[in-house]
Amino acid sequence: MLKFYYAPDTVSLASHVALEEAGGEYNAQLVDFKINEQRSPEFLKVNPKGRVPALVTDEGILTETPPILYYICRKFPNAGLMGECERSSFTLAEMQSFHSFLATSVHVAFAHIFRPARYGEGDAAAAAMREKSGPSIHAFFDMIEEKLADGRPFVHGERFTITDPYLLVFSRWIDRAKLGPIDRFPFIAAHRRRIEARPSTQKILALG
Ligand SMILES: N[C@@H](CCC(=O)N[C@@H](CS)C(=O)NCC(=O)O)C(=O)O
Repeated sequence: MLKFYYAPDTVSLASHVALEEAGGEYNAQLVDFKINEQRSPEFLKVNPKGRVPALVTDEGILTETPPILYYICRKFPNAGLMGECERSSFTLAEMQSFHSFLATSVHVAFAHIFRPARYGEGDAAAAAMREKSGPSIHAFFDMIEEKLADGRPFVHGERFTITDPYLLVFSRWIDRAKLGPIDRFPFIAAHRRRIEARPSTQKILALG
């Protein structure tokens, strides 16, 4: 059976919701950041990077959100979590493009605010990073807002896909980073409410 390592309020939310939506069996294992469990020798054997998410499969261990999401889609094809994105090489690449943007631009900009010590020493460096990253995040959100502005309910159109809980991670982090309120991006705010209301998301958020 799949074993999924997660921590509340982290990017693992995306894969966790996708696993619930997939409807397959998996074991969820909390990695307790309060006691720095992500740095424990046991967890470092699972993911030497000391990060969540990590997904243990029969074939090996997967880390990094975009490939974990893709694996969940392919493992549970009946759940239809690719939506229409597999209909052509282009639409598949478009999905990958959006995931890369979230992983390498949006997530990294938030990391400069939440984990400044990764990138520089001291309060002055942290303040300088926040000053730069805040406007970058707002600019990224403006781009996402434009994509949703045709009123589509989900990132890739009319159907829910793995991308939706991935975007949810960051639309929730806006509050945590004190860069909100989210309502300054009305289409993203509506998307967030829509994805938060799904039973799968409710179940995972209730874990803490
Ligand atoms: N590139 C990875 C990033 C994973 C990541 O940074 N996870 C954070 C939580 S959002 C983490 O586990 N941090 C633990 C730490 O920095 O000690 C992905 O997209 O899955």
